[in-house]
Amino acid sequence: MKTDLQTRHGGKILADALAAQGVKIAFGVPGESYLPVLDGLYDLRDRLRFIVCRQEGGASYMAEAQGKLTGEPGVLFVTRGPGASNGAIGVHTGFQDSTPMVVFIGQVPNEFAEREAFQEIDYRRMYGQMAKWVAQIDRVERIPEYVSRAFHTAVAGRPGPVVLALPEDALYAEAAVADLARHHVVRPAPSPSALHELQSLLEKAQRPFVLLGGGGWDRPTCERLQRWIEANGLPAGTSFRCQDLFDNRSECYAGDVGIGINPELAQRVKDADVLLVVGARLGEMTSGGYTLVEAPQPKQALVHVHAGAEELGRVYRPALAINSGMAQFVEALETLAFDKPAWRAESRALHENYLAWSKPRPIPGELQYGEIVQWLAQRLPEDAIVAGGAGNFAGWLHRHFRYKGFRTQLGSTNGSMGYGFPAALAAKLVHPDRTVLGLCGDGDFLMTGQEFATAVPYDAPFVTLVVNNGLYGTIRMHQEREYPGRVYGTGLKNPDFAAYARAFGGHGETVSRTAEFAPAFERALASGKPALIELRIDPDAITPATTLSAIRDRALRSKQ
Ligand SMILES: Cc1ncc(C[n+]2csc(CCOP(=O)(O)OP(=O)(O)O)c2C)c(N)n1
Ligand SMILES: [Mg+2]
Repeated sequence: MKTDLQTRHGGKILADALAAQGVKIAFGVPGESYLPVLDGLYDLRDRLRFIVCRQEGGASYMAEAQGKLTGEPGVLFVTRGPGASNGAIGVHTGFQDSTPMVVFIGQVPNEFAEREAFQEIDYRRMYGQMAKWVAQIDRVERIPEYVSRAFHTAVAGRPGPVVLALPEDALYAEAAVADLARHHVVRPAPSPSALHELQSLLEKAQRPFVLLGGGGWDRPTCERLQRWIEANGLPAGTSFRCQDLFDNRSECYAGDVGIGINPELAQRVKDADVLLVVGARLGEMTSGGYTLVEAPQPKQALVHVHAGAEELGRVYRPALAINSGMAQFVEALETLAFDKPAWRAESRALHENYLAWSKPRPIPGELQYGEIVQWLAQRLPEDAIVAGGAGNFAGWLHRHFRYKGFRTQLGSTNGSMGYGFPAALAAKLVHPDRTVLGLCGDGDFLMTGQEFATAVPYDAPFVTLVVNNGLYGTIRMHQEREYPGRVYGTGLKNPDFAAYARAFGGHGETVSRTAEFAPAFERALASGKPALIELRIDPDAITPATTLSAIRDRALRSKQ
């Protein structure tokens, strides 16, 4: 950290400010708009890796995944208008996922401002709804101040993205200014009276349910909470795409409360007398479209614990609102103990129900995708990271995989396609020692598949599965349900995916039968390269539980 007040150009001040914040990796696509930053990063190249990507969508997903994995802000650099436009997808993901991020965008020099100069956009308006704070650093000497505030803001309360625009003149200008030390992370803790109220609510509860979700967690906190839940015999579930907050093998785990929820679990959430929601916002996907937990007045006694004070009472009127960080809440919770044999018996029954529900059933065709997911859950090391994108193919992962610990799952709760591949790549770059698996659909993969050209040169060996049904399957499913037989705009003609991987210098395999998968997976892993396995699945196998033809037939019958 520089305190001897040497004169530096803005790009160097910015790069040094990032190093002072503890940043070790950043993602981006270069632009002439921020050349001084690249020059500043050049000097730090041994301790701050700038990962150069092929499209800002991929880069922004990588920065988001890094933030999600580590809890430290993921850092992204994109150029003006075009780069900012491509990069928006990962920022939206970060916003809905409560992921800390700091995004830097090139901006026209101040002397040209407001003329709609080359690639000029007002980022405050563009990003206003998907960032916690958007600002522009107009003066070189204030760069450390803005960067420090950006990092504080990204991690505070409900974490999220911050966007800083960098006018070119402020980057080329020079100043003698001191760096600021690393940001603080400040978390509220529950008050004694809130804890007392929680104790009396739970003491009276016959059918409590704990739901974990959202951001701001860490591994020790998850493990401690799990031990407390197990010690007290409460049933617990996880919110949409937050299945790794609780070991799915625990006898208290009841399943995930998200898309394609186990109907018995859905009913149980509705029937809870006390619903203890820790960290989750209870969004549309987790609340079953606001039916499992009704807005604004839930039927259950809702205890809502959230690190962002503004999230409490925002959608639901809780019986008890607790503004707390996750670790601080768990620490307080550990002072409470309950002796309720009935809770434990019911938790076990719910877990048995989850085990039965999550067993793969046969699907049409020779590739039993559910069995493959089940095999992977056993084959992968406990700390392996599984990154999934959006589409029906992810439904098998949600239902049949067993997550075993914190941040073994990376997913986009905003349901944005193209996430799995770059998120897996970021995971491998951040944790080179861990096994990483990407799971993509055929539509999903090609939204960011060009990042194969990032994975190969950065030597990131991980395996990606591309589930090929020749369809934008999710949309086809909804189309057949709403307008049966009137198929339009939902078919795909695909390339040879294995050849695509090989063209980039990766390893490629194609699998059409269940038994071919395990040897192909072992070869892919052993290749030591970024690897892709195309899984050719019967297009009729549209979800783990039903077929496209059954959906169409049912819809046709109901319209007769
Ligand atoms: C960026 C983005 N664009 C469009 C959509 C709408 N969408 C949701 S799922 C889906 C189809 C996914 O197709 P694929 O990846 O092949 O998976 P499948 O459903 O066939 O398993 C689409 C187009 C979206 N969620 N995200
Ligand atoms: Mg598909």
